[in-house]
Amino acid sequence: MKEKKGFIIAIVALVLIVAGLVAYIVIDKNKDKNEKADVTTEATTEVTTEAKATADEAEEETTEAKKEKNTEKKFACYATIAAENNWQDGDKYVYQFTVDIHNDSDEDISDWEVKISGFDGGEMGDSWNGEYKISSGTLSATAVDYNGTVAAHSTTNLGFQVKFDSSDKAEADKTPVLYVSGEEYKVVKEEPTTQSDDEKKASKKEKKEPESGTPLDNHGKLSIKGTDIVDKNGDPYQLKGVSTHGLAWFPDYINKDAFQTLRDDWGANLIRLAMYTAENGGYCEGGDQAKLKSLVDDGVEYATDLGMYVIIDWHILHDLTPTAHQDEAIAFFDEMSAKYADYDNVLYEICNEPNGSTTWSDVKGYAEEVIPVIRANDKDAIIIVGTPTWSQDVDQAAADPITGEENIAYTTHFYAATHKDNIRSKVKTAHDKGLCVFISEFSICDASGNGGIDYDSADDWFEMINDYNLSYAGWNLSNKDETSSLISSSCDKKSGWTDDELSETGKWLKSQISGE
Ligand code: IDC
Repeated sequence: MKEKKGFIIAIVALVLIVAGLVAYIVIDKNKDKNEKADVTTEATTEVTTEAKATADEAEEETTEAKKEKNTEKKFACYATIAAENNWQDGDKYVYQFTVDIHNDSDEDISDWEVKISGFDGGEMGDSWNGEYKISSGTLSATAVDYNGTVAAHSTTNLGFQVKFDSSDKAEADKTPVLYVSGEEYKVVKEEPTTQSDDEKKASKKEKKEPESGTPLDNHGKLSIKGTDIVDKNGDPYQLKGVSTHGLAWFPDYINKDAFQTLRDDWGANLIRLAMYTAENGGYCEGGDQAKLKSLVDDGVEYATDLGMYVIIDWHILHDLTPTAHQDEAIAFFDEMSAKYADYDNVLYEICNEPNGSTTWSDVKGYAEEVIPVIRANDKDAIIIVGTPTWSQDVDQAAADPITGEENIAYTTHFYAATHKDNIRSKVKTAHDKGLCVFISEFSICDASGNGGIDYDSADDWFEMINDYNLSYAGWNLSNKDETSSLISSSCDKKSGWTDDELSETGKWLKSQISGE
């Protein structure tokens, strides 16, 4: 009994950790930089005015100004909070939290303060690594003598307990905001670059004939019929494959030999290219957009040359809601769908995992803006739409699906050690209502992407997946030292892995895909 209770607490804690109310803030690293950024913004405005005079000149200068702005954005710093555990103590409810201050910038930061709202009625309990106070429902944390400076590229961890009179009060949203020298660090928004029609025409790729005998040659352009993905002959088809890790972080796995190993040795017909939007180095918050797009292009080319299907994944996560970067998403998918309009093997995943307080209606509203942009270029490619709560609430999408559009699939993501019957029942609801559910990301460990493997839960999931003909991509193609990585952390090879060079998850996924 005690064990069971401990287990339940652990699961709840885990969900809360992953739910860890994350605020992602890209900063100008100090006041000085803030001023510099203001100047940059002004410069951009000035340039835009001048632009009216000479179009060519203006374009050059705008690019310069944007480059300058991008440089500013490289200084990234943010705080995250995780609810670790909670228990009752007499008539009080004690909640324990940890806060991480991540300094991904190239310079040390000091004189920091983290302010977190959502502590109405709370009273401080034990705490460590900081000075804390709660005033008008806002908790403020400042340094103690030894952690006043967060060194470049490092993280500082703080922790505390807060006592509440009722558990309801503890549930309020808690979003940490980081201040340095009294200044709040804010997201620096960048104007998306939109391609002109001429640019789109120039970058459009000509269709290539797939090599004979490849999945693409045999099955051609896919579409959605009811709950199924079907091939060019209208026969149900299942996409089975692998998701990359973040393209910015593990670019070396985007190579043709790697994809060929997955196709030939594993039997995979699908690669998902995960391009983070917000995390450090993400497309919308400091990432090198040209480099990221060229990795996407390479990935699409390798998959196409091998006759495999490929998902271009707009990997939202710490940005919580797809509307945070909606303009950038529209510009990006406009460009991609124009480029690959003639390809039969490209699928578009428009928002990996909406989370935080994002509702299905927020996601649907976003989808209704992005889908027509893709459709204007590519009238029938499959578009995969994420669902709230890290793409778990496919039942909500089923209750209010996107109408007037063909070839739309809806995402369920699961991590087998965390997500079980509760999420499968949502898939069943959606499936029963006729939705095409796509498992564009999953693993068999817990929701952190790490922890132990739950083979029984994985089997339960795969029973459903195969029963319902659901397509899937396993997270993730890297050798990072975490359970979900498919390659063993001791193996540096970027293709041609033997079974011994796969992680336990890798071995399991390979046998699942190959059926051996
Ligand atoms: C995780 C990676 C980890 C990385 C982290 C960044 O495994 O190496 O540091 O992202 O935030 C998801 C996300 C996926 C997560 C994965 C595991 O789509 O980006 O990857 N996960 O946490 N949803 C549920 C789990």
